[in-house]
Amino acid sequence: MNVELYERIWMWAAVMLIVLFAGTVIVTAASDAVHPPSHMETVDPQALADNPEFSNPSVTIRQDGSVVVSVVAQMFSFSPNPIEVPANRPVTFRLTSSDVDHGFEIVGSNANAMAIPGYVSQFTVTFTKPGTYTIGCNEYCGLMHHDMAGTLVVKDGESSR
Ligand SMILES: [Cu+2]
Repeated sequence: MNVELYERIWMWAAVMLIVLFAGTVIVTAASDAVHPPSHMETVDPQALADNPEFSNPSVTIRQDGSVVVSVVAQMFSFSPNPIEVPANRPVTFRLTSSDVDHGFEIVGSNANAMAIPGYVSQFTVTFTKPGTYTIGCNEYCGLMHHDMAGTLVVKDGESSR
């Protein structure tokens, strides 16, 4: 079979691009230990009341000054509410649900994750703009889903509480 030179050049260029892109994904996944942001940690959704972290979901400040927020989503609210965190510090959210799938989207930021019964979803954000943010559930979870919202207060210039 005769393949034109130009055709062959483009075929090889396409193959090289595929190898380059696939190689980039594999190398960065290995070097940065990339993994999906959730489903790494499980929790018994029926026993949240006995769970040391989720029985009383709250904001904790670690020794190094970073902030951890444990959140339980349930029909049709988030706990704790409101959530108060300091500005300009990494805030790690740890979400779970006690009933059905819920969404957890901090409007006006790039924080958006699902709260799934049985799993802990975790992500870290640093808020640079103090103010009040709305947290919305963006996964349909039942009759009052449209009413399921929380409040995040980002406070400026606070050292620790
Ligand atoms: Cu919902």
